[in-house]
Amino acid sequence: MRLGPFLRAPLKGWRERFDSGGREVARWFPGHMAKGLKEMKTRLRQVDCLLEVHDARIPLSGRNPLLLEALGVRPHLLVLNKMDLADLTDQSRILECLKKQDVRHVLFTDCFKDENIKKIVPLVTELVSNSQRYQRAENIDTSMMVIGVPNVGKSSVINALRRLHLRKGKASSVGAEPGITRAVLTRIQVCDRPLMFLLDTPGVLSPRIESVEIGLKLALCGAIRDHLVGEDVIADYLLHTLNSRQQFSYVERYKMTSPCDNVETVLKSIAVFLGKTRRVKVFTGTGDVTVMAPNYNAAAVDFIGAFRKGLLGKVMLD
Ligand SMILES: Nc1nc2c(ncn2[C@@H]2O[C@H](COP(=O)(O)OP(=O)(O)OP(=O)(O)O)[C@@H](O)[C@H]2O)c(=O)[nH]1
Ligand SMILES: [Mg+2]
Repeated sequence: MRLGPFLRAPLKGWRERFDSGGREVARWFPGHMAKGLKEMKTRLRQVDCLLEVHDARIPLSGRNPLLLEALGVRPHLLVLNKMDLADLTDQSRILECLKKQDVRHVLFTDCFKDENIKKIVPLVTELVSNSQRYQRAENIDTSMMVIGVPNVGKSSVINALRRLHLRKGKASSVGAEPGITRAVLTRIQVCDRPLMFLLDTPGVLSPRIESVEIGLKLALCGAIRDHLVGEDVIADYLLHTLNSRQQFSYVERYKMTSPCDNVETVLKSIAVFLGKTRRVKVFTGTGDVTVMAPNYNAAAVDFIGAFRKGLLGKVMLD
């Protein structure tokens, strides 16, 4: 729901910018990811093309520059997945900005509906045939390496390709949390004609993320483990995101009376709506009283989860 009955909501006085409160981003990026990158480099010889998967809601930010620095000598296709969750009304602006970043081959995909997945194999075939095949010219098959930050759908793209071209089931585990794929796997066949293989890889975040805001966008999209950033912080950033775009479907979903820009108030309403409250005794000067305390964390988890399922509307975070 955009605008709608809350068109006259008091937008004045709402936060124009999100105050990150001087948070330390470096803590959000675990050092073990350097190991994954090293493994990927050693497998590069077996690869003709890089298939970089990223979240379509953040097409311009949060991609890992280290990945392309280390692996970027190969032809490259950027797959912007989860297009079903992204507001793509201004696609031409996005493609224009990506062009400026020297990204020329872009596909928007949806692994649930297999949208545009069929275009990957022909595009990769074209890219590889137009490039030098490095040490691999004698090979008749094509090999791709799937790269990207955690939880963007790398393994899902592989499974969708297999489903479409080979009518085969899942070869790579998929999960709603970052860090499902742990190691660089063996080659997985994804197509018969042309013969094409794929290497799945673990998600790798950049250790030098440009800003807290980009970190928060990655967190909102599920690329960083929630507890590292804090569910309350992610929920607050989500609230700010929805309000600043006048996307007020959360009001209806949680049976609130009006939109609100204060995360504590919103989480309290959500907790009450979900029945996530508990009785706590409060000691006062005149005796004990029992009050209902909302479970803010459970409310934040539900709020974030609803957003990630697309229940609060599509967004473009860049
Ligand atoms: N809405 C939506 N969800 C998707 C899509 N593709 C994948 N997902 C979901 O995104 C989550 C992550 O998918 P994975 O394929 O495990 O992602 P990954 O990039 O391999 O993740 P890691 O291995 O942890 O780095 C899962 O819950 C998928 O079901 C899509 O096109 N749309
Ligand atoms: Mg994976």
